[in-house]
Amino acid sequence: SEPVSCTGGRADMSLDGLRRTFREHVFYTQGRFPSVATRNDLYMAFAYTVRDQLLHRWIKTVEQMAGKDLKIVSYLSAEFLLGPHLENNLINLGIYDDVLGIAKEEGFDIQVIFDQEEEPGLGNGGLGRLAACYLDSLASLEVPAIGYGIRYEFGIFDQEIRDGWQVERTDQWLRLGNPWELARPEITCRVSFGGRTEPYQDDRGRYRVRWIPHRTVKGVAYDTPILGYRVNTCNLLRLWKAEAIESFEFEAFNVGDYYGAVDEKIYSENITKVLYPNDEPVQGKQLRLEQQYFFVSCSLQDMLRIYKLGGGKLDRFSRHFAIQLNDTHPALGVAELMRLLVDEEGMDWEPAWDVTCKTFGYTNHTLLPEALEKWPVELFAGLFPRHMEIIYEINRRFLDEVRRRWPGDEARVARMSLIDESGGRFVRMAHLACVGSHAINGVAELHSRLLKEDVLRDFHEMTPEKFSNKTNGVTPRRFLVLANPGLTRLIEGKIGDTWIRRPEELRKLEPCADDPAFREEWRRVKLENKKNLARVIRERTGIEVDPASMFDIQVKRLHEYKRQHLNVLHIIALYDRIKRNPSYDLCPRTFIFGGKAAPGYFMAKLIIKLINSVGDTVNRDPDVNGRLKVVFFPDLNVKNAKFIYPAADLSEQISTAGKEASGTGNMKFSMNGALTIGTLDGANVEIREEVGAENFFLFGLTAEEVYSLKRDGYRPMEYFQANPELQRVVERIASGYFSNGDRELFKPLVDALMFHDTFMLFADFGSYADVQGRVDEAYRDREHWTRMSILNSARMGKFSSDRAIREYCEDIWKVKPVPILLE
Ligand code: NBX
Repeated sequence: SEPVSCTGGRADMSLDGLRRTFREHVFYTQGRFPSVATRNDLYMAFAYTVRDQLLHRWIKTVEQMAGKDLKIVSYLSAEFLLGPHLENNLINLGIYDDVLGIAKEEGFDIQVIFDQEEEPGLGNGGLGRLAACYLDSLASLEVPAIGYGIRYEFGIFDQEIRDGWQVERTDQWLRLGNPWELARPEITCRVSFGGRTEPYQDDRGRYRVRWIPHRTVKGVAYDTPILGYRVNTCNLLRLWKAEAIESFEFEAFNVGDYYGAVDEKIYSENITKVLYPNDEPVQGKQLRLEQQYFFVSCSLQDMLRIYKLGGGKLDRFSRHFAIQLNDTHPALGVAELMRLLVDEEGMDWEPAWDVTCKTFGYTNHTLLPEALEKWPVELFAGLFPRHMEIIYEINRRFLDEVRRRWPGDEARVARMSLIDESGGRFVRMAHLACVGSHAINGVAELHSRLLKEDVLRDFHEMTPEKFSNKTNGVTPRRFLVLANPGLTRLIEGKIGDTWIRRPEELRKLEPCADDPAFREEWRRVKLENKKNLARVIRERTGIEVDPASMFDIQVKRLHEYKRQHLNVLHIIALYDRIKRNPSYDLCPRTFIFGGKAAPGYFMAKLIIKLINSVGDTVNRDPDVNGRLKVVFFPDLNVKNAKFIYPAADLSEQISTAGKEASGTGNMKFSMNGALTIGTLDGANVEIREEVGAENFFLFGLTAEEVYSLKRDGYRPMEYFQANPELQRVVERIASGYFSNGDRELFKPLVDALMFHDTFMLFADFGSYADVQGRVDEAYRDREHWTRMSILNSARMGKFSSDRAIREYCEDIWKVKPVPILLE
């Protein structure tokens, strides 16, 4: 067919064109004349104006890909933590300043418009945000890709702090409409649950199995365009919403049962109602397993549909689709693709298995054994009787292979089985993902090594060629250009803007570290960013912080392994020094925390309370005299984070070594010129290598030391007894000093630290406090500190998600860019 011609009109990106389109949307889309348009009307009209540009590129992308012999990346993730779209799209389109100009002319403040956008909080933390960065990079590198996931009606909860405690409020992100998505009511899939299976012979006399399910729901596609940076590639994020199948169809089943039909509707729609707010698997929750299968089945059916449109033969599927499993949440896809190919498409087992293994890749994101997903066989088989059979068959063939390789080694067979029978029976999702994928990767060098040596050791021994490392990255567009316009301008003034696509070029800044005038400018930008954050902190918490003090920041999900409470112990130590010696010489510091705790994670919530309680005491104590401030920044999300990373002097990356798979916040801070105090964990190791050991504050045990200490028996009391300062710190908490004399409140926390702490805070406390002392000294030499800060930014190129995605494309997906032309 003829290429679509759609120049002029809404495709017109001139200033006049944009202004006209905006006015049209106020009028025809929002149905308002300008003088009564609300803030939301204006936001919506801007969003639609920008979306028109995206759709134009999207259609060009689809049009130019059609009929080509290309390969599409399909990124399967239960979470996509995108953050606000409007500003990001303006940057990628290159019309940020134009739109600022239009807003000014029309007489309103664009920041207020930006602020109107509700972010889609469809993720918990690092894993969901990584998926969003990878979509940005895929499009920016002009790689054809589809992100597949779930359109949760309620994303991650909004966090409020009341009386120092976290309170959760539901996230109603769709309340005022979502201008970025297109509902595709004609793109639907049927997804079934429960029931039983039945053998039969097909017309060629072959043994087959059919699944007679108990219930079926409908998945409806909602599409969000994902535009790359200054390219025309506009990819797709396709999220599935669950609905009941058409009412006339179950009229046949439920004659006269109106209420039954309504119940069914409510039940079906439940599947995509809410994101599970845990950053660890919730054991045994049926609805969570239903969510996983629902989106995986819809996505695989959709890929097969798209593939068949192009007339491809099924045994060549893996040449045209590369599917990446973002952790084990979509690992059921291995069994589902087998079911679709064998049961629905009539393929034989062996060729279907070959296609499956060549198609899937699996990324692991955790080393915590308790975080490895497993499902009770009873629950699993009840929901997916056919998949259970398929998994048994995969397992039978796989374990035969293990026995051939290691005859008589039944212990190994039990360790590697897809079914855990060491007490109850469970389906091990990581094993399913490993067996069904041709590529397995960790997310930082250390993590990938530990996977091979420990968590997935047997799998590595059997198929070492499947394993590789893909160190995480973050998009410099959102986390530098968008978040830190001041620094971006300063850098552009020196080295131009090509680094935005090729952040390795930030190295050109290195000589500027020796230029006093540049350092002065660098500090000016940081100070502006700190003033900006100070204003937001005042608005949200009422706390006044001094932008001249050192901003020492730890923002991330609350988790004991991330050790926010180690940071608190250090704060209390400083406070204790001030109380003992009122003239104690401390470089003024503002400690800023932020992050959500899983609603059912008692210890994490107690740590939030502790931070706030210590803050209340310290911030009000006149003896402190401006030397210490402690702030808990409520409701950390992508939108709020933009104020935080650019304002940091010091980034806290203090997890117990061997526990944090990679971390990505560490990258966002350092790119923005913060220095890191951190352990040799996750990507910290590589960050330190890149920026130079002299520009990084290292402390604590290594992963190896943590393991051997655990093996030999960790005895926190020994560290406690050897360190009088630590004793005073713990005594202040235990005595109720921060809790109006209540000795019970923080007892669970104190007891954990003293008697059975798997995260070894006391073992690292001494070296942490020492290195914090060196940080204090270093910050006094502002010229030197600035030098280190500049070198951090200049040397962070490696941690762009573009680099990470290039590696995935070359090593795992074998896909190439497809440049898109606009005319
Ligand atoms: O994935 C995180 C890791 O903890 C980080 O070290 C890493 O940088 C990041 C990206 O690779 N994992 C994570 O965020 N997990 C989850 O959010 C999660 C959510 C649901 C669930 C299990 C884990 N069931």
